Amino acid sequence: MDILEIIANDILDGEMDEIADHVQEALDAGIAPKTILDDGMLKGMNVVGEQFKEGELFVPEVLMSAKTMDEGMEVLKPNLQEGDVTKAGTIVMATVKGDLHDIGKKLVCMMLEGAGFEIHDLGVDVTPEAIRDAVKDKNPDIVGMSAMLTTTMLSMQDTVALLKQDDATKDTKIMIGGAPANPDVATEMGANYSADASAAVDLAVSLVKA
Ligand code: B12
Repeated sequence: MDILEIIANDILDGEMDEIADHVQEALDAGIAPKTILDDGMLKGMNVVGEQFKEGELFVPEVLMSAKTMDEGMEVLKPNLQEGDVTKAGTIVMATVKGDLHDIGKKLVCMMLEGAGFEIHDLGVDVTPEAIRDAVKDKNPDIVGMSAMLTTTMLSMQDTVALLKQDDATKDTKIMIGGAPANPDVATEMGANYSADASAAVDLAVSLVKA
């Protein structure tokens, strides 16, 4: 097995204690950092995404893969040149006001990052005003919002309404997710919906292209 395949497998298997050494080994062998990223780490992450979609991998495994990706990136990042990473787009992401659930949102962020998006994660319990201000500040392609409680769907609605009121933010594409969300609610709000993290990547890619 070559070193790139080993790195891809590290991501898939969540080998967070091994990957740093393997990435270093690849760098020492003279492999270009971008090749290590594309043909090693991201290749592994794509398989993680597919297997998660198929129900072959579950949340804890995906979180281990995410942590492994972070460990590998620590070694790789200083070696990557500007322009090595093609940015798929920029996304501001938040769990809305009143809601502290963030496991699903983190998973979505991780998969989007793996697909090349630059993510500004505002955290949990984020007010509509703070989300609007961040959208003004970062001028993202998309704003993503997560809610897990029936009650916090209302904060989501308030946030969408606030974004639509402001000339600077009214045209920013919005995607929402979380247990109480569904396609009908999203359409009613003027937003887009996806059910899970891998579908969120497909949705984000299509929104950026639209
Ligand atoms: C873990 C958990 C907690 C943890 C959260 C820890 C954390 N850091 O996130 C803790 C213990 C803190 C918690 C607290 C509470 N919880 Co809770 N919690 C859960 C639980 C068990 C799992 C949620 C989860 O992480 N799922 C795994 C992730 C991977 O899935 P996911 O979140 O759905 O995310 C996926 C998709 O929804 C989608 N997605 C998510 N966000 C986004 C965003 C975008 C943009 C897109 C595109 C997609 C997307 O992609 C994700 C990945 O595939 C659920 C039950 C359940 N089975 O859902 C209850 C649940 C959500 N909680 C519930 C409740 C009631 C509460 C509390 C009110 C309990 C209490 N009385 O204190 C508090 C509320 C705290 C608050 N203010 O937010 C209820 C909500 C009921 C309702 N209809 O309102 C649930 C449904 C449990 C139940 N059956 O009663 N909870």
